[in-house]
Amino acid sequence: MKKIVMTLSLILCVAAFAFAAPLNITKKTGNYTVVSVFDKNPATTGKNKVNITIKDGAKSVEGAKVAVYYSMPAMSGMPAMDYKVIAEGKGGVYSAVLDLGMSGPWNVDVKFILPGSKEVQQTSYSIDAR
Ligand SMILES: [Cu+2]
Repeated sequence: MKKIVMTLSLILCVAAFAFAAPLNITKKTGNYTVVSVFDKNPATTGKNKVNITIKDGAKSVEGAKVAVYYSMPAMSGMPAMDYKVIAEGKGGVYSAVLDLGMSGPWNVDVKFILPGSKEVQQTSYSIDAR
């Protein structure tokens, strides 16, 4: 009996820890890895901050231009929502605040231009606002 209680409380601890972990999305594009860390997990309606790093191997790229596009397609009673925010860079971390006007799935496109380049690179994912 004691063993079962121990196991149960361990499972609960692990579940609580998983829930509290930030929403962390890692995507590869070309030679780069784009990591987006949201301050809330799950994301919510209203303001959500995201810190983005662009990794070249183990190194974070500094001096890139980064913008975050986020959108929700039109649905009944709601026109399409489409926004863009510039992510401000500091020490290789690019921060932006996404103001999600509605709960449900949002498409997120992270677009970036590396220093000395003109090519726009992009990675996309979706987040679910609660
Ligand atoms: Cu909607």
